[in-house]
Amino acid sequence: MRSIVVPLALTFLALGCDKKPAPETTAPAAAASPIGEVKGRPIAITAGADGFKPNEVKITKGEEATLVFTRTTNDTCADKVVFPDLKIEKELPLNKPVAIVVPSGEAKTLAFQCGMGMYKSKVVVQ
Ligand SMILES: [Cu+2]
Repeated sequence: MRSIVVPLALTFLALGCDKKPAPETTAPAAAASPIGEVKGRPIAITAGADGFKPNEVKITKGEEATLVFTRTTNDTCADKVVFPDLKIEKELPLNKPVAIVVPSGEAKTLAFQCGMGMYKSKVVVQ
């Protein structure tokens, strides 16, 4: 009996694999669930051909907010985002959102940039 059941199960598994949806790259970037935890208000930031957009983000002091970075191009060096003040450095896989919670306990300006510091942007906590 077992010798029949096992091949059948394997056949079903194989068929299941064939029915996988199209690769994730064809789906809208916003639909993908981010790497990392989103707390409070999500703020989408694109790392595209012109660097980070928007270039400046404002959040209210004490507000819980999370920057959600999505790199949309392979044509720039912005394959990671660095927050020098926070000592945070995160890889940005293509079209895969990456969440970074912003500490908003005190009013300050937090710079962020690509790995080489060519593209610079900031979060203003006020
Ligand atoms: Cu760069």
